[in-house]
Amino acid sequence: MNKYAQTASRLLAAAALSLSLPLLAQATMDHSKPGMDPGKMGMTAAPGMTDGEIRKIDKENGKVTIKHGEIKHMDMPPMSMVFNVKDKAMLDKVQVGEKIQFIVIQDAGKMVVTDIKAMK
Ligand SMILES: [Cu+2]
Repeated sequence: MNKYAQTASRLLAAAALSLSLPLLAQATMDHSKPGMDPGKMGMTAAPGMTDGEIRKIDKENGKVTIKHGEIKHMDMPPMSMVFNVKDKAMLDKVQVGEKIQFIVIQDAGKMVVTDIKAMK
């Protein structure tokens, strides 16, 4: 690299730096704006086990009705509702009326049960 090219590339680097600095500052300011709701960020917390009781099993369609306790990671109060199951074989392990613990996640807008354990 000759001396002219070195100088030119330094100038370019300096120009690029001075251009990107305001952009970085802007991006940082955007992050500090309100709207990053801490409550919503809690939704991404790792899902824990939820208590429930099997009310209905629809193995053909991979659905199960569970009377569930509070689902903390989804901010959902206790209720009875239908869930999709990740794997229909999970429904072989449980019976209607059985007390269970289960893990539910939100997948593409659907509630999907990924694990069911019978309570002893
Ligand atoms: Cu519910």
